[in-house]
Amino acid sequence: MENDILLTEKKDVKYKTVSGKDHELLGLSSQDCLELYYNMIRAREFDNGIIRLYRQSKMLGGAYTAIGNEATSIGSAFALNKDDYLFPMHRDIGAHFVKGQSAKQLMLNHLAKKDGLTRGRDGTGHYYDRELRIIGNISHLAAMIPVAVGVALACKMRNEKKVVLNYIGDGGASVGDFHEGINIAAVMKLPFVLIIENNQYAYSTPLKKQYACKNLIDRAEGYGIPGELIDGTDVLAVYDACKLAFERARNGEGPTLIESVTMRMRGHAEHDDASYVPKEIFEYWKKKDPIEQFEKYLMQCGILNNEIKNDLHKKAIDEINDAIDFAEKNPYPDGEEASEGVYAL
Ligand SMILES: Cc1ncc(C[n+]2csc(CCOP(=O)(O)OP(=O)(O)O)c2C)c(N)n1
Ligand SMILES: [Mg+2]
Repeated sequence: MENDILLTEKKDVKYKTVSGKDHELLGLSSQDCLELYYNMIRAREFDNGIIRLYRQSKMLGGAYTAIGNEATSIGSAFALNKDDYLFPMHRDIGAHFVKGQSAKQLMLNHLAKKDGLTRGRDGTGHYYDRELRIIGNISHLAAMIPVAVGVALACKMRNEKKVVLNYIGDGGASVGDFHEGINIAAVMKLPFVLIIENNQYAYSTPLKKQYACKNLIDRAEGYGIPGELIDGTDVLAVYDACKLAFERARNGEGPTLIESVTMRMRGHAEHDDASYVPKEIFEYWKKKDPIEQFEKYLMQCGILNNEIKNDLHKKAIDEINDAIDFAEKNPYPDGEEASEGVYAL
């Protein structure tokens, strides 16, 4: 299936979506679909909570949201096995949920509280959850790509048949680490899958000022690996592309580069009003809202009805409100702890 795509000032670009397949063809049950849907709405509610907390001056770190990216983060993580590795970026809260992290744990960290995974040293997603095999990003864009590739090399050397899933933004894909990481993964045929979350902007920079090639996925050919350009607002398309890529990786066929096309529906973070984004771009992508699209599909299939939908939304809102209450009651770390875990000569 071919669709027009409104890439900012790259309007001639077309993409092929591997969906058009329904959930049964992808091996997903009705229950799987409801799980995908619930994770999408709880990720959206989490973001609504973050926006509220930012407006109340309760966020000490940046208030990054992932509105518009839910199908990409959730569809991809859903295709992982439990013991695969996840290297998320700052718009992948949905993948954290799918991997099994609780809203309470996430909120503790985002509010920089004492019992968060960084013990209050960070207010975003820069942390490691050993048990769930989530290795969070550091601030430097693309710096985790070579680390993720290293983990993929370890998996291959141990013959573990595990996959490493990593994401990067359209902006981060211009950093040197991106090229070095992909190249070595390709040469060594490592079980590594990199999703470029092409959400039209890197901060205020539109795509035409970021790269001169037509699609970012064109780079895959240069590294001799398969590339997929997909509609990142279609959760089933994302799941399908990832499932195939993970299968290839597990079979020793090496890495895949996936370009998942979405829109960042808010500013870079909540301090940014995104006034540099033309209104019609938001209007176009609003019609492609990943949650509404999937909801429509599930209603058509008879998997969702208004009653189930309202129950799930209430459940998600309650879950996030409980997480916020819980995290707000948790203290900040004591000042004396600040130097713990800091290495010095
Ligand atoms: C190497 C590096 N350069 C610049 C920054 C500052 N910075 C943080 S996020 C960001 C924009 C990232 O855009 P993109 O990769 O497209 O991801 P998005 O935020 O759109 O999801 C920039 C410039 C950084 N963290 N690291
Ligand atoms: Mg971007």
